[in-house]
Amino acid sequence: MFKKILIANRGEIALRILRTCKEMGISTVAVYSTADAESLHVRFADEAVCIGPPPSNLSYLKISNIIAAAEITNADAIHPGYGFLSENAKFSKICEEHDIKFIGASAEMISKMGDKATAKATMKAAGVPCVPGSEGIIKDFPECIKLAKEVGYPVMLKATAGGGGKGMRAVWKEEDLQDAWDSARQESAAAFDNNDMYMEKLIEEPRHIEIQIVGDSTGKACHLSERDCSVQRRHQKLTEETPSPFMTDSLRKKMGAAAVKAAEYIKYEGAGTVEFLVDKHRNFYFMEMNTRIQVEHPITEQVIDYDLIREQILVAAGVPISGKNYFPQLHSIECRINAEDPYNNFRPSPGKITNLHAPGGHGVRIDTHVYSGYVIPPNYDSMIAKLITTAQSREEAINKMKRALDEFVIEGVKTTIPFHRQLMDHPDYVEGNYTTKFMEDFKMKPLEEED
Ligand code: MV4
Repeated sequence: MFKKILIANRGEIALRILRTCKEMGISTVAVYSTADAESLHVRFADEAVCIGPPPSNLSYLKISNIIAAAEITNADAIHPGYGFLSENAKFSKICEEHDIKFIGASAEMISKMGDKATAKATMKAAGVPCVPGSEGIIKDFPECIKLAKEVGYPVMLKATAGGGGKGMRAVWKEEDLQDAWDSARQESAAAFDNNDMYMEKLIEEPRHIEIQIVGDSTGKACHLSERDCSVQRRHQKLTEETPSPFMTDSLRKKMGAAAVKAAEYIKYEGAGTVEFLVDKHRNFYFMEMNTRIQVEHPITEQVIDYDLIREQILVAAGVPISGKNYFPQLHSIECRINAEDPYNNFRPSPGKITNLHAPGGHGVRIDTHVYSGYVIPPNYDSMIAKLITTAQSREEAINKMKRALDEFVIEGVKTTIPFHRQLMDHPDYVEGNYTTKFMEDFKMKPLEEED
């Protein structure tokens, strides 16, 4: 078992990983930028190394500084968390070359799943349902026109190096294809230095339902059921829940089996997430595979009483998994609390938290690194806390979330708490009747109207 793990991340996920390491008796090394010198993960770690100034590319993304920190503290493993270097194949490779265990996927696996057209071709070969479309990359525009005719409009153009919606265009008729092709390739080249595109039949008003999987070094995999992540704004998840209100027992078994088949086919090691698009007829299609722990992992932990970070560490240390699949015993909802103003187009609101009172009580979990007096730096993403409620039923979990949101006091900065509070009263949300289109029509009630 590892003696010392360096946590190559910040904020709530750094604290989350620290907690499990401590419970496992593993020593911890925090890395931090000068903007995070007062952050809790620095204070709670056994050792802490400053790796640079606030800009991410000079600190949390600076591979040489993170490897140097691991060398000087003699860490035998690195946990990358999510974001930053968690799906950086080069970093995974460099860790391996320095004989430091990367608690995540191999460089080959990251590259394979990171290239969306390759990932899809792999899943198709594994027998996992995929959206009908091009066989891999589209050679040129003439082929694009031909393919769109074969697939039939509407189609979705996607960047193979993309993900999270970048370099993606929905095209409803042929006359719009050229502009979509040009602008998608331009956006992808700018963002990823790669403009290769592939095409799919457009799935209208889909739900985003993902399956958590864990694979071990013996090639065995299991699934831990689903998370519904359909409530998103500009491809940023706002809230997630398990079980999905759209799920049925038979669909869960089919999607779980497909995710396990995918993981075992590619011999996936560690925690991973297979993302699916689900249409209104409950057909499901492979979308992407993420080779990292995800922000929303706590709701899965809550409904099956499981520690996913612990599982990642055990698998990385070569411990085989039990192999049993898990099904939700409770209902859990996560609301991402961001330092953003929902009354002003969710614009970021960094600054000093002058007063904070966190909710508590049975079935309330808060994963956060912030505290009264904490200064939210402007350099990183705006998420400051995850509020998770768990109960026997969806209705009770929603009621608990309402009560917890009403208790949650954060002063000095704007937050998305008012958005989540209104969401919990929205008839379509309460009915579980929402797709990835939900936020397109959502409007905040003005302040004075709020009861
Ligand atoms: C799609 C789709 C409809 N049809 N693919 C969004 C980002 C990336 N995960 C893929 N995405 C989509 N791919 C086909 N063939 C609709 C989306 C989509 C979406 C998917 C999940 C969650 C939110 C979304 C918001 C807009 C579009």
